[in-house]
Amino acid sequence: MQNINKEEFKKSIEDYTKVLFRKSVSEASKQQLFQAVSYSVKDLIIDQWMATHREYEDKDVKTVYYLSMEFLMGRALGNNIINMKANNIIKEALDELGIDLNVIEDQEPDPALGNGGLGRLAACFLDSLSTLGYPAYGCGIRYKYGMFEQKIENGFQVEVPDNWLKDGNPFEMKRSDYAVEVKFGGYVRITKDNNGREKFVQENYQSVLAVPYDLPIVGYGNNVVNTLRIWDAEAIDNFNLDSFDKGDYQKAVEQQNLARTICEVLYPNDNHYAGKELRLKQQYFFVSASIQRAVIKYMEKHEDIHNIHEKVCFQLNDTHPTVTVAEFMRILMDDYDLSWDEAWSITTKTCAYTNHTIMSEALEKWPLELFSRLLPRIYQIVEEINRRFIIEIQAKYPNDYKKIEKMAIVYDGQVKMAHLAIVASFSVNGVARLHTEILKNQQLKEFYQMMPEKFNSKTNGITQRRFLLHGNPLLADWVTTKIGDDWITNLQHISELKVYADDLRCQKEFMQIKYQNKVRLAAYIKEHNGIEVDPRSIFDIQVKRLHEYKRQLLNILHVMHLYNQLKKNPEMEFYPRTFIFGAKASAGYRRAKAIIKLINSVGDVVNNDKSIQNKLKVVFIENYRVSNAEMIFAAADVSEQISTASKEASGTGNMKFMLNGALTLGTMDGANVEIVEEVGEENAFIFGLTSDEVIKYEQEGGYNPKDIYNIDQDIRTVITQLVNGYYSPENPELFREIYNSLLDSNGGERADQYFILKDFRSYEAAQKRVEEAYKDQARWAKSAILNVASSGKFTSDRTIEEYAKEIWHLDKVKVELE
Ligand code: GLS
Repeated sequence: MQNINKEEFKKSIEDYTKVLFRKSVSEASKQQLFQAVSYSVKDLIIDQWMATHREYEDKDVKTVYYLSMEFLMGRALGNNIINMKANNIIKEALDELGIDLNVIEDQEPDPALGNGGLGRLAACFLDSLSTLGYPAYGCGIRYKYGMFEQKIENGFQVEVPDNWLKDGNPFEMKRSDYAVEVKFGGYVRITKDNNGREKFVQENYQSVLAVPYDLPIVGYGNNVVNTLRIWDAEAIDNFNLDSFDKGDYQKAVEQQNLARTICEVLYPNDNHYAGKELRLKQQYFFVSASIQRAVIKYMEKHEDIHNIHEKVCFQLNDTHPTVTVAEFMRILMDDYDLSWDEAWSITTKTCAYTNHTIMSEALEKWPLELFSRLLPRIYQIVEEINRRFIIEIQAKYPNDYKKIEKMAIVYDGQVKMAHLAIVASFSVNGVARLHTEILKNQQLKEFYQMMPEKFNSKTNGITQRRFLLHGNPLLADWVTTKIGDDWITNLQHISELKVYADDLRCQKEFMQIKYQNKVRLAAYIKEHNGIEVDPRSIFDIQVKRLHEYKRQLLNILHVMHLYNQLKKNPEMEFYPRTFIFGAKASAGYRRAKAIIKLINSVGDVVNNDKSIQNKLKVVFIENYRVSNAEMIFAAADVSEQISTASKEASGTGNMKFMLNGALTLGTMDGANVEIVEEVGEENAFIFGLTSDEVIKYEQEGGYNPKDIYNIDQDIRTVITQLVNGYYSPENPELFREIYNSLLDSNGGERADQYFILKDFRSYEAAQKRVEEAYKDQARWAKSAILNVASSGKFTSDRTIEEYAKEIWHLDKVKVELE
């Protein structure tokens, strides 16, 4: 660890406010102080960053390139300070300058270059890679507009552009010297070289300049700083006046426009494929730039490209970067003159693919017409990969045309990206045990049968440095006073807390910390929603992207049911409960947006009904994102993880809640299965259909929700309230679509396709168990402490160790500062 000199650090802040803003510290605005502090912290990082890369060069280490369309990083300043173990000294320095670190941290916009779990996982992985000392690059896109900012107006979601770069980004570094050209469109001319070999030349293309910006990823207390490299597009500088006369004006303008649009905005879809041409451009843009640069870097140290797979691994974060496969083949063959067989052998030793979902609407299938027009050379290569793969299928399964239909990469006029990724990768992994089993036995059955050796499972994880150490300082300190601070870099140690679970004093201390965190969240809710919530009530929280399969609708229908019961019987025994939601819906997802409106409408009625004496509150937290998530997890009693079994590949919010001592109320889905396995079923509330049952119903064409609707009067009442104006007197039709989706099939869509009515009573029973359990504070505290103590498995450090050992085969480095 480098020593930080407090006086020098203070001087640095003063210098930066002067140089950047011509102001003294006392004159500078909070935003300007944030900038000055960040630049000063960056200065501290730089030596470690350089030392890390010197070490990588000297040792000629193997490096993983984590290719991802999304990195949901959250704020950098606080995290960097924590990972440099500089929290105390920097706080002290700022105090002496009259600056409050918390206020300064709040000035930083959340870099939201991701949608949800998939993008946040990538960010946790980077944190773990640096902390464990593994050589890695994150490769992505520098979107000008990240995930939109969500405003709630009259209960409806409104999307506002997130101009996160408007004040600049103090931690990034533009690396113009590493810019590369990326080509789109045109056609491929085949010529012959001097040896009579075919050469493929892309002509009449449009191109952009890909320019990298590097962000430091600071490891915890180990001097290791890896790099997140995000690419921006600039116009190739050929806008010269001569070309106007030559009729190239049109092309020059088009190239300018292409450069302007490619990195403009993150598509706000989670678990959903929209098939937009610009999205494919984004994919090829950052993949081509990243792979070109990785190859150039390798060739700076090596004479020959044939062994590149010994030093480089490309991890594909879902199918989004799958064009990697063909781009790498293109570079090996067209730029380095390798034969097909040589190139294929290298590619299939270099690429590895992670599948993150079984939702069929997420499958990327590009129309041939679009794919071949935009990426003509890449398309040729994909066709050839497909041709050869089909020969393999036929050899293995003679005359079995069903196999070809199910497995071909190019079929029905589409390029199937998952198939391409599987065929060209040496590793295919799911993100939780159950998810991987479903892939092997259902979704990707044919591939598993043909190439079982590729398949493996890597249960997701989260970084405890952000989600406990930074997000919940009270609990983090408590844990450290009990068991020391080894948990920060080795979360297995947290199991040492188990001996305190039965200790009455510890239980009280724990509940007191939870209470203070609830007070903090209550204040936030008061400020942002104007709603009073009682920190002594049960904080029952569901925060995640809004998607029908995640079943926020089940949660709110149950709230409606509770309200009906309270109205009928105001004196009934009822432990006060605050239901808290946070969720962004994709801008084009109408039904998801209607569910947000429903939650807010129910909140308006329930929160303002004096007759129920504040026993029930419903809060929708606007603009759920990484920064407020940290505070929300810290304050949770109940963690709602209620997806339809089989649909949530893993979930990672479930792990963040557990680490912060919330009890899971959930289905046997995704990583919930493993959470319950670690903590014990008696310390969670499990309900609902199993994944096997769901899959069986689906294979039989669904079930009939009307059977429930007809027989169960409470459910019928709730459902009817969706359309009788009870929650939307101004427009009783507002929730008609939700109502219909629960009761009627529609085209290809089954009635109640996510089994909400089917699971309703079982969910209600689990909720009753929650209430009973909470009344016994000692029992609850014990369970909560056991949840924290059993969360060791769910650190992303464990996940990354598994990837590094079993897939990437990386060696750890040690970085000493001179
Ligand atoms: C997701 C899954 O839906 C989550 O269950 C999973 O935890 C996450 C990371 O593996 O990936 N897939 C996806 O498309 N978005 C996700 O959040």
